[in-house]
Amino acid sequence: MPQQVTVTEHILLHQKMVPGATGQFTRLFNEIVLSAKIISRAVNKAGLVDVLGFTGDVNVQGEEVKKLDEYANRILIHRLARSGVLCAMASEENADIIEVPESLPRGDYVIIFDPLDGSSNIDVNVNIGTIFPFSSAKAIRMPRSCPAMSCRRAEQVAAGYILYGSSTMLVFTSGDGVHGFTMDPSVGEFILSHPNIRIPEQGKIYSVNEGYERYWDRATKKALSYFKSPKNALRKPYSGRYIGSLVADFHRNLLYGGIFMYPADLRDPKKPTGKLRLTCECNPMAYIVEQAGGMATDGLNRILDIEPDHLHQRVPFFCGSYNDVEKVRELFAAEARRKKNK
Ligand code: FDP
Repeated sequence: MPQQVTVTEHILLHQKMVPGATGQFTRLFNEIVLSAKIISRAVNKAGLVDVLGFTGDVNVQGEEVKKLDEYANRILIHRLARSGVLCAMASEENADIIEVPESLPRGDYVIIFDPLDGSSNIDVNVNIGTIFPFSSAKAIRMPRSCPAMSCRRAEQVAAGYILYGSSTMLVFTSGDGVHGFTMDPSVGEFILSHPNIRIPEQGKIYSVNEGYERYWDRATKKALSYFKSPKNALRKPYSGRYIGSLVADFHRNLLYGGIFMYPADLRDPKKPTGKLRLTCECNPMAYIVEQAGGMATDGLNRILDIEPDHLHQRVPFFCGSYNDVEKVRELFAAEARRKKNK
């Protein structure tokens, strides 16, 4: 019988190797795993039970809240608050920090999550995901007023996502490589299926909502034309693939090689710096992609070096295979020089 390592076994083995480990990380991770199973069950039954459509509310981002979004948010808040290891948490769906009730024990960790990313895909049965970075507040002065500040790479101790796709997968890193686990529904466990994922250095796919090209800056337009040109490093045009669900697009590119782009655009004056949120979307994906050998930038800066100035800050996001993201950085640097010399 093949050796099957569950995610819990994997985490416990990791805990043994960390001197002075208290078990808090393991506890928090177990709550994430349980939440993932509960959300996955609801996602799999969507269409049969009353979880499709809108709640009628509008979230902090000004977006209409989907019922499944709200369900996933409630599950995560409920489970994580009871983990006994958090001093603060924040969700993409909530304007402010979510306090752990006084009646519950607290610990050293901070978690920020996006309960259901890609929610515009929910009602049409297309892949969606949950994203979570977490940080240890022990190593830092705990900025209770803004846990976003504590989710910079320097303190980020783990990041991962759950992809609700043709199967449910959990992919995460705690700083020693990226590992993927696939849910075996017959035993209700995530089993190690993709140990030590490495993103190909040279990609062959670009993922971007090309419909908005007319609103992009010059460097982003140049990047797109590079990826479509037969004179690029691949010596042929890249394939365009865009699901419109960050977790799914990211996951495909992580395994096959490629670049995901959500650039700044001038479509909506309220979101001139792009759509994706630094703390709950870009930071965790940047941490994962770097651990897998890739890169993530806003064009000029490494994503993990950007200091968040508020919880729901948005940034331009270019993330994926090293050579592809490096090319984007070169194009942005050349454009910055051109503007300076004008
Ligand atoms: P969604 O609005 O459906 O929740 O940040 C959220 C996100 O999806 C990402 O998952 C996805 O990559 C992006 O927005 C899609 O945005 P566009 O529809 O503007 O392409």
